[in-house]
Amino acid sequence: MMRKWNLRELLFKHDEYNIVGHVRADGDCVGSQLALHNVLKASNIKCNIIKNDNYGTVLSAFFRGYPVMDGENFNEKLPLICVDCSDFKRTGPKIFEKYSKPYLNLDHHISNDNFAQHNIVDANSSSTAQLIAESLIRENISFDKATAEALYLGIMTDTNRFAYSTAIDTIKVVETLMGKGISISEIHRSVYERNSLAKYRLLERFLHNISVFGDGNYCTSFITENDLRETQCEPLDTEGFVNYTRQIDGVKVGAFLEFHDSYLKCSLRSKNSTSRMDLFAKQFGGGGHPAAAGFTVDAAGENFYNNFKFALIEHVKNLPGEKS
Ligand SMILES: [Mn+2]
Repeated sequence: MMRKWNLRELLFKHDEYNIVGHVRADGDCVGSQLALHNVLKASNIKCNIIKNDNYGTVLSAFFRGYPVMDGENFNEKLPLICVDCSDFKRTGPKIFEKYSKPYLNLDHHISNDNFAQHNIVDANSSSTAQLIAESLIRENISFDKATAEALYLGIMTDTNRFAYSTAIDTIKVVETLMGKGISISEIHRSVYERNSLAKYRLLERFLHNISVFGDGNYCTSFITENDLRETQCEPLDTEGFVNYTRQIDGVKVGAFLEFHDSYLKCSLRSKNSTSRMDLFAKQFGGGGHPAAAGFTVDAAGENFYNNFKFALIEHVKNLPGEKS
C-alpha cells in the first residue's frame, strides 16, 4: 500500500504538544496516546495527555506515571494531536470547543473526515496503534518496551483479541512488538481479567433484555441509566457487551443501546463488513468501521427503540446485493 505520510517530520516539529483520544476511551486510544508520549519524550519533546473523560478503572491503570492533565485546565495554545478520533467532536466538548483546528489527526476509521491540519488516516489498519507502530518501524524511529506494550494494548483491543479480520500486516507488527520483550499474556490479563462483580450484575440485565428479530438476522439489547445506578456500574463497564448480540448463531447484525438520562449511545456490530454499520451510524450522526460503528444522540423518545429496530432492518434490506 502507498504510504504518503512522514510521521517523523510531523512529530518532531514542535517542542511541546497536547495529545487526546476520544471520549469513552478504549484500549486503542489509550495505547496510542501513551506510545506517542513515550516516543516524543525520548526526543526531549513534552507531550501532555489531556484527560477528556473518565477513563474507568481498567484503563486508568495504564496511565500511572504519565503526565495526565485535567481537561478543564490546559494550555490550549499548544499543537494538539488527536488519536483514534473519527471526527473532532469525538474528543469531547472540553477539547473541541477550545481548538479551531488540531495539528495532527492519527486514525483508522473509514468515516474520518480529515479534520486536522495534518491527517494520517488509514482505514485498512486494524487500529490506530497499528498505524503508529508501522510508521515507527518503517521510519526507523526507535521505541522501547513500554511503548511496545502500549501499542500492543491498542492492537489487541481493537482487533477483539485478533478475532476480527486480521491482516498479516497486523501479525507482523505484533512480531516486532514481541521482539521488544512484551508479555502478551500479561497485557491480556490487565485488560480482560479485571472485571468487577458489578459488571456481571449489569451483564445479567443486558442479557435479560436481548431480543432477536427479522427472521433471526438481527439482535439488539439495551440497558438504562437506572440499570447503571442500581448495579453501581460506570458507563465504561458496558465495554464488550455489544459483542454478545452479534455472536448469536444466524445473527447478521447486532446492536446495543444505552439509554442515559441525557443521551442515548448505540454500538453496532455486524458479522460481515458488507452490512456497512458505518453508513447506518451516519444516519444518526455517528460513524466508525464497516462492521463496527456507533452513534450518540440526545435523549431519545419513547418509540426510539422500536423505530430503531425497524430502521436497522430497512438499512440492511436496502444494501446492494442484500435480500434478507
Ligand atoms: Mn481504534
